[in-house]
Amino acid sequence: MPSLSRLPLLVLCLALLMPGAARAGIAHVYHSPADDGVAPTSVPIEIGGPLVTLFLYIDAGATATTTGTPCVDGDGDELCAFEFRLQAGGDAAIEAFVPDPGVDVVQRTSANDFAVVGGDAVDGTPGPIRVGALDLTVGSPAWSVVLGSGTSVDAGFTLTPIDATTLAAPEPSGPAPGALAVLLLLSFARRRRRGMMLPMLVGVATILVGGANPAAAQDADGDGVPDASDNCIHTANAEQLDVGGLGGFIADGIGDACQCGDLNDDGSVDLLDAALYQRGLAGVTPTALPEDKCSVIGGRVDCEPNDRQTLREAIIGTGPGLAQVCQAAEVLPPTPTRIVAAGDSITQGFAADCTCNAGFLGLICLLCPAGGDQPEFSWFDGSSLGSSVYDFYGGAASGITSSRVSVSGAEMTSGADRFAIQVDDILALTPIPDLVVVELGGNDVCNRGCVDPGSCPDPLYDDATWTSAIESGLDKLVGFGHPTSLPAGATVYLLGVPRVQDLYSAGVAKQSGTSSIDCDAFRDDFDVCEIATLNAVLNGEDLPTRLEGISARITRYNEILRDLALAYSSNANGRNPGGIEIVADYVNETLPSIGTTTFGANEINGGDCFHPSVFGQSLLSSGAWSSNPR
Ligand SMILES: [Ca+2]
Ligand SMILES: [Ca+2]
Ligand SMILES: [Ca+2]
Ligand SMILES: [Ca+2]
Repeated sequence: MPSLSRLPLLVLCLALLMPGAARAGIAHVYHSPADDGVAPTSVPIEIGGPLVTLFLYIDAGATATTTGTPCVDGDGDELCAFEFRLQAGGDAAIEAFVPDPGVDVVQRTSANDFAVVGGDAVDGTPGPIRVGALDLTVGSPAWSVVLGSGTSVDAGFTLTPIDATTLAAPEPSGPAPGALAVLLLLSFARRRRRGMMLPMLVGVATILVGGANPAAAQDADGDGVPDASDNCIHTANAEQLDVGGLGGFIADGIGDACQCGDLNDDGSVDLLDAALYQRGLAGVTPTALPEDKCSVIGGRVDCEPNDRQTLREAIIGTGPGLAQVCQAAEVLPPTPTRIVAAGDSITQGFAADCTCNAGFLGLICLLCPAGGDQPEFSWFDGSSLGSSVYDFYGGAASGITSSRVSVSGAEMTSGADRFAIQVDDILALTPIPDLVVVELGGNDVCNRGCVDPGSCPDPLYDDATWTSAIESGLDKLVGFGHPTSLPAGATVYLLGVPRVQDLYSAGVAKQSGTSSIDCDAFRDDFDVCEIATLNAVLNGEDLPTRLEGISARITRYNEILRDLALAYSSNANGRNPGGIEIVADYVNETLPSIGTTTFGANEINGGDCFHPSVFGQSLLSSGAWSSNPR
């Protein structure tokens, strides 16, 4: 640690003039002891105790912009975006963070460190912004919470570092205020010397490509730099500039010309890009997001909320990280020529337009669920839906042909129509399709009797059973130990298992105030997915227990789909040397996918109170399309 006498005089003077106070226009993070948004005039001192709550605020001042537009070229104190990281030192452990309900933040919390990103890049916010409350347990008086690093976007849309500072420390045995001021000075001086060299929070996700085809002499983009050494293989960049990467201006091996997530083309992927994302999605200046760089997570649709969320998570070192999947980084696969769906009654549009099941009208309506499949409303290629996946491709006019091998009642794991058997039907088609979309799993839950294997002979399938069923189908599709396979360059797109745990409450909401619909009675009479819809003890388990168990199982099923897709696509399991692409739409419980799409009253039909309504089918198709790899 440098001695005080070696610190720059200017830093000393600044600190003496403004000890711990916010400077106008520069964001300042603090703990407001009274939770009133007022910054303490000195380093806040907490009373030593086993539990401490820090009320976190960020503020840049109260002056509103008078010239220009906040978050574009404003001259006020509005904060347009912020991210910062706190470290708990000594005997303090972070227990939880409760964000303020009024702020849109993404956060990451561990025992000794906390990171958050948020802000309003559309309007900007002057004055103190309450970020949330951070709960700590404290084991001894030797503790502190320090702001380690942070940046903000100001009203003029520039990126500004947030000064390192101590937010809280114990009384009375912590360092005296004078000593803390010195600590602050040292921290400040070190930070200024580092400038923008912010620590990298996470590594950039590695893109795994099956069927690698290294050819040193190849130059795909014709820029004179061979693919083997080109830092943007598919974008011509003879100069090979690489000034930054995720988190700042530190070269990361990815050229500026193809740095996915770098929306403002400055080479760094940071808070400015996240702010631009919010503005672009909101349709305010700039209204168009750069399609060549805005995709940071796979999918057919670029520049969508999923990408923005992933970018914000990556900035604070959480989530799946950034993937080099934007148009500047890779060649988009060609549009498929023949698409096919494997699935169950959902894909068959079962009872989609049924609107009632009780009373006088119900007598007529009851014919509807009995009518069964209504493929004209299928999310995949229903001719009457108007918004099916096939429609998104352009329908018949696109020249693409579409078919379904889905069967109502089918499971992923067992039965005569299970996934592996539907795959046989796919491979028997002429020509064999080059895009297979799979939506299965609902019946694997609904056909079971209980959650806990100790409660019934047919509990929810375990990981091994689920995994093996998917592998049985995928092995055939990629030709592993099987005489036929999908053609080279084909894609298998695995959609997540829908949230069966939502069905009970969706039915209750559906029948509420509607005399022609009685979901409880119908589902009870016809045993519609009893495990998830019977509000009574079933095989020794009450409904809340069963719903909790279903939720946990479905999460695992979706994680397995995701992990298997990666294992096959990368050929990490050695079964897919031909490089058939396998993609899952599920990432985790917070990012949008079919497996995280919630179902409420509008999403289920009013006949069997179980299958997707026409609206629900449209929701499925738009969800499937947004992550569709081709
Ligand atoms: Ca090249
Ligand atoms: Ca290049
Ligand atoms: Ca780079
Ligand atoms: Ca940037």
